[in-house]
Amino acid sequence: MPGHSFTFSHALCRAPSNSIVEGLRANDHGNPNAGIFREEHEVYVAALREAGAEVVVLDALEAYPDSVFIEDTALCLKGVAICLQQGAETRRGETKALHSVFEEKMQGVLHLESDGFVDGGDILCTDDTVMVGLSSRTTEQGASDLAPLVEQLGYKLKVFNTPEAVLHFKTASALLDNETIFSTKELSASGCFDGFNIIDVPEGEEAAANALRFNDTVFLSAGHPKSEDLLDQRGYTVIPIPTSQAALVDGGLSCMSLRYST
Ligand code: CIR
Repeated sequence: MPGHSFTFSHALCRAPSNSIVEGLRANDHGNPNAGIFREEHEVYVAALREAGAEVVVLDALEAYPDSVFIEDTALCLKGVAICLQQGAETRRGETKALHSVFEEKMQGVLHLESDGFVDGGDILCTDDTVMVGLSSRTTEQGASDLAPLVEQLGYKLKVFNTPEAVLHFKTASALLDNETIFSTKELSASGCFDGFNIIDVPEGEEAAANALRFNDTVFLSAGHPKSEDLLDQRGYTVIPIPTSQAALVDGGLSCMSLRYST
């Protein structure tokens, strides 16, 4: 089934907690407002539903401020959840809190067992390849221990580097279709996307790179008009989604869902 890396029947989301004010961030530009975060999250969930997915929104987890960024907990491939080991110490219980949900909803559950770490935000999947970006959250050991799990599901795993000041590989890139990647110039300059059509994120709009191709739609963080025009001209159906509060804690669009098909 070509295109299954951006075609989804389901998504799992987690409501933002009030403790999001304590969310991790590289630079402090003020705390997010939990009420506004919830409103923006509702817009996001509604947009995923509009794009054709059944979306389950799990209750907020106050003990884990960053748990709204559910993408980092697992990698879903072919209806199977691979539970990851998150790089940030304060986030390590988030995956465990999802085990029973995965057991109930997915066709299979695998567990990365490693002395290293992998965050879902560092993984970009095409139809046959799992690209892993090493970062402050994802280690070589974690990536190499993940390889046999994805190979078992018929994928190759390739390892790349994430630029130093960038949190996750997908903070700076997004798959737009089987041949096309939207990437910051800084990331694509490493050659990691050689062989793809690369659409450069317009200068000054680097935060738009964490876009999300979801069925026929490309979701883009609102407030990036050059990116919106560019992707529109390239024939994509673009929907801007407000992410002002997620951005304060280094989050974007892909981070807030785990997407899969059954
Ligand atoms: C963190 O630093 O872990 C969160 N504040 C943001 C996580 C964003 N997740 C993602 O890019 N996949």
